[in-house]
Amino acid sequence: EGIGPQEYTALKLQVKEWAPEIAQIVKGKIEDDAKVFFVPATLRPETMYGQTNCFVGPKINYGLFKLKEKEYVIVTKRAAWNMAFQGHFFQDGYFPKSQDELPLILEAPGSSFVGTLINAPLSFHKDGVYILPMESVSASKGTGVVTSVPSDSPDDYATLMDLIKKADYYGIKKEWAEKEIFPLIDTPTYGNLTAPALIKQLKINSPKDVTQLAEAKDLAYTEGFYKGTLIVGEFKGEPVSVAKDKVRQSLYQSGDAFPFAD
Ligand code: A2H
Repeated sequence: EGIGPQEYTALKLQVKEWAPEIAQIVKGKIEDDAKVFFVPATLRPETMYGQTNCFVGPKINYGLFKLKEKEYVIVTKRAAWNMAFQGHFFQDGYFPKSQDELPLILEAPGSSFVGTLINAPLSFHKDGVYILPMESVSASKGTGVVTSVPSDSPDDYATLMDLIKKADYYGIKKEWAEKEIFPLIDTPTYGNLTAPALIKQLKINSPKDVTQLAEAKDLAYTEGFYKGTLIVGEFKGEPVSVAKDKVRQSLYQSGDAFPFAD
């Protein structure tokens, strides 16, 4: 992509129903009619039609921050501080001058949010998708929240298959991870389900196969960006290299996303 720092697309995934444990913690701390958003940062906005869930690091600490009247976001403190510099917490002439001045309502580990139902903009899963755990989420990148597109992200696909295989071990309901995976992008080399094809071809068995996953990630990204054609949505039929920015702009315009620099 372009030169200079990556422009992430920060997507707003609104909470529809809290998992029981976290519901108790949130209760009384925010207005009953407040909107709360998980905010994943993505480099592939054109794939948002295929979101099947959203990942958090189970051991990472997240904050619920007040963005504006009756609107809150869940990200790492590090990401909230970046957001502050990008103007998101500027209200009534007030700007947080240190991390301690961020409008933090509560903190909780990622594990406590697992099972929360959220609305993912553009996703074909209109009834909502679930927050699920991913061990490999980095606390020091993006927002610490990663939306999951298993059709086109080898990391997401490998993690999701592992969650389904070992649902009890991970303490999740299998159904939370078993959403249908739709083809979004057609490519000459891997067909229209690039990530599953690469997982098979490189014989990746688990999210712990980090070397092969890194290779799969590079291959998927390059093939998708330079040779892929979007086969769904408003910009169906357009090359990914063109559609990417159109989908991004459309998400900004609808208010479902905002630009985010790391
Ligand atoms: B991408 P870069 Cl379909 N920890 O979005 C781990 N991974 C993170 C992260 C974090 N804290 N924050 C963002 N990411 C992921 C979609 C996608 C992504 C697809 C295919 C590839 C892909 C759906 N997941 O990324 O290291 C996010 O996943 C592979 C390049 O900053 C984000 O885009 O270059 C990407 O990694 C950012 O990675």
